[in-house]
Amino acid sequence: MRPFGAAARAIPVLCAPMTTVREATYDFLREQGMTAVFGNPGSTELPFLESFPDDFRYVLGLHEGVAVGVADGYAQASGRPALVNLHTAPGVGNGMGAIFNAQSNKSPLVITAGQQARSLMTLQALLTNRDAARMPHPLVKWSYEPPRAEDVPHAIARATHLAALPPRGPVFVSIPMDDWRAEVDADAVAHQTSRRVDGRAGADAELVAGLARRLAAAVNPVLVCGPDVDASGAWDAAVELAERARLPVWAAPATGGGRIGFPEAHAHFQGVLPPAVGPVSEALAGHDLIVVAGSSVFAYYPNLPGPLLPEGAALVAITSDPDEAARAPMGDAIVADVKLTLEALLAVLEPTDREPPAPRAAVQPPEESDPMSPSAAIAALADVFPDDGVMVPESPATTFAVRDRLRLSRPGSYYFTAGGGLGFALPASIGVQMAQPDRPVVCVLGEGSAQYAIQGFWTAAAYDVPVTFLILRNEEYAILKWFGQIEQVTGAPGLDLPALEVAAVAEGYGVPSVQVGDPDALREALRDGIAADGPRLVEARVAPGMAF
Ligand SMILES: Cc1ncc(C[n+]2csc(CCOP(=O)(O)OP(=O)(O)O)c2C)c(N)n1
Repeated sequence: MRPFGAAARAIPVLCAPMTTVREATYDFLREQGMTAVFGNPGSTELPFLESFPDDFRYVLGLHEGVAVGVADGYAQASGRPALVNLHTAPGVGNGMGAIFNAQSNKSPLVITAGQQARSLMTLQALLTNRDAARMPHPLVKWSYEPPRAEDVPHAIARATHLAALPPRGPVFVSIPMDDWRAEVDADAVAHQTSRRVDGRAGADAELVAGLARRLAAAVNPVLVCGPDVDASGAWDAAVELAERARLPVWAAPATGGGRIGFPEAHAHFQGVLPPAVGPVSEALAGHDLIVVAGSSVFAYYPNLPGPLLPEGAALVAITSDPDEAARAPMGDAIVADVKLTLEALLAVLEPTDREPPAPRAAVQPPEESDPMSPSAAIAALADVFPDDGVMVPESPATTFAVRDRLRLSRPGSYYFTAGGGLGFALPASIGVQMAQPDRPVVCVLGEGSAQYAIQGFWTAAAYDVPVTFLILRNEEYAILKWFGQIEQVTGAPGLDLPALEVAAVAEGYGVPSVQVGDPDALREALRDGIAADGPRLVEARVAPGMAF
């Protein structure tokens, strides 16, 4: 009796075709289209980078926050996982703020880091990451150090599939430096690395029919669109739903998602929901059914209490993220792909005789002042912003004004840090531009925010990535002064930024820069910057305070 059948007789396998861990990994990455590597190398990563293949591209960030941030923008704007390569424990440590943002952005990053050679890890030789798999928790979906060198390609494949499955997010693999030259069975590794894993799941038809019935019965329903409408490709379905069911549409609070899920110049669009409990209820007052597509419910901040829902309102959220669905404090949730669910809903939705919503008020022109107000600066930007432009903002005092004055109306036009960590926009704008070379990318930065990933200017210059950076120089942390009023805090130190010369620093990194002081000069400089072949920086002097 042979319990394992004929296969048992084949052991040991003689003359199996062999390849190296390094070769197998590059084969896998090639097959996945992951031919860009974003990183900052050290000695422990060199065996991976050895004889770097011609069909791959290495994008160097001079700080790990930059490498992760560029990869985040690239992954989101390309819709595919992106590979990051960091230097053992200190490299991962430097990247943690950006990994936090990538997790909030649901950005599928496969983050790898080198590790000391296996034979030197137990005695803890220099650079040993003593608990590599634990280090990036809780910011990653999965974290792993393979038990054997031969398992590295399989682990990277597993990490990539996990990163790309909903909810998307960063994963981490630690790789001892002597693993790359180890030999592996080419046939076995090909099985592990050539698989397709697809994860788009539609909703239960009964749940969709139930939602259609609730929508038909509602007197005054409303739609709230969040970042996963854009990320899942549900943009057109959301527009059709709003038009067919005559729904007014709000954007989910800016704190809750880094992407825009509905055209903001559309006649049904009402604005961006405020990010606090009481004000959300006030904004949605009078609606009896609130349908939330592709957003958490809701990423509140600051803490302004009130009822979770307006009087008489019910809420149904559609999200592909089980955790988002489970943690919502009110309403029902359907856990499924947002695009597939909205399309299924459209297929069964009854026509309505509701009146279409009234359009929201036009935005007021800003008042003239010297120095120009931050609102005037954003209005000037709106005047010259191209129809196909992509906005990557991190100028906290002007976030509301950017949304209100630009009225972005195409998919994939807005990337913002959902996590709230500064240091996202500067590098992410570079990654977005690399993934979308045919669209002009504009990155608006407060001079304070620019500091958190300032080395990104070098990456923009070195790879000639034609992002236009607009620095709003107000010489303060304006948003924190505003928060001080909300929190009734007085006398806090460290909120002023005198004499911070961002244009000069950017020049030092190789980005040509100009300084402007009035809206006409700003419009002209922005036009020139957007038309240029390489990166350009415009620093605009603006008055302190918030812009609306
Ligand atoms: C990594 C990180 N550190 C600190 C903060 C806190 N923070 C939020 S906004 C802000 C000030 C930003 O200043 P600036 O870019 O000049 O913008 P302004 O408020 O003047 O528009 C700070 C320090 C943060 N969000 N993230």
